[in-house]
Amino acid sequence: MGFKKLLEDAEKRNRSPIVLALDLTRRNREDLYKDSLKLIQAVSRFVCAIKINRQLVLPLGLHDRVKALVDEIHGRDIPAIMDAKINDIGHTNEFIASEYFSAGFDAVTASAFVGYKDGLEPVFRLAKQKQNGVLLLVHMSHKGASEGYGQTVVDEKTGSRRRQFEIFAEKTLQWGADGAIVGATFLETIARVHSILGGNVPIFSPGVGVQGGSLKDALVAGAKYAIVGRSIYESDDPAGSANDLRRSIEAVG
Ligand code: NUP
Repeated sequence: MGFKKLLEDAEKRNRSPIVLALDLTRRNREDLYKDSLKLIQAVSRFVCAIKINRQLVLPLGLHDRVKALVDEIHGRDIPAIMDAKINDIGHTNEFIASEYFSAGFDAVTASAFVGYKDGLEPVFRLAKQKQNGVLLLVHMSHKGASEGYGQTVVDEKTGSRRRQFEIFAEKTLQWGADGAIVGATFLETIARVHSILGGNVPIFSPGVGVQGGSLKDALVAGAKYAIVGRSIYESDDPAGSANDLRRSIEAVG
């Protein structure tokens, strides 16, 4: 089953727009693996996807234990996203995407700054072949993100002044991306990107909780999914926290 359908089915079944960011850090690799496994088992029924980052891939290895975690995620009928932020020339990007997809990931994140031709084109080609997803960084969540994504640029053809993230939002439509990533810490940016996308590409919003963003506000501004890490896995009861977060927006309607 393709990424989009897997995600939408999980969202409906678990009644949750939350993507868990599984970013545990442990000194001991055995503990890191076991605790990651436990977290997947505890939280997966309250989320619609699980996102893995380099906090796990670097110490655990992609084709060994990270693949085992991806299999565990799939065993719960939810998609696994690799937050690869692919950001190199096409030849290297193709290799990176191919490795992540062969480890079972259903989607990867990528940086729009590298452009399409000989940049992200092979990533999109591979993803389409496998019905996998590509989520583009349109405006990141951290404070310094506005230095790049928020800068004003001049459109060479028309001479008009645009914000960089507006152009990246348009690229998600042109390139056929499966998601636009916009920080929950930039609510007006979410609203602006939502107006450009017109509901054709879902917005994934990281930065909820520890980074200062609000789940409810991000969804009201136009995000469809929220990426949440520390507010869930650093709590004493990660499953309870994920469930509470999910229920807090059910109450809002
Ligand atoms: O703009 C981004 N902001 C961000 O935090 C793009 C991301 N991919 N992320 C990721 O989302 C970040 O790397 C981490 O995995 C997760 C947020 O985690 P937390 O701040 O909820 O703990």
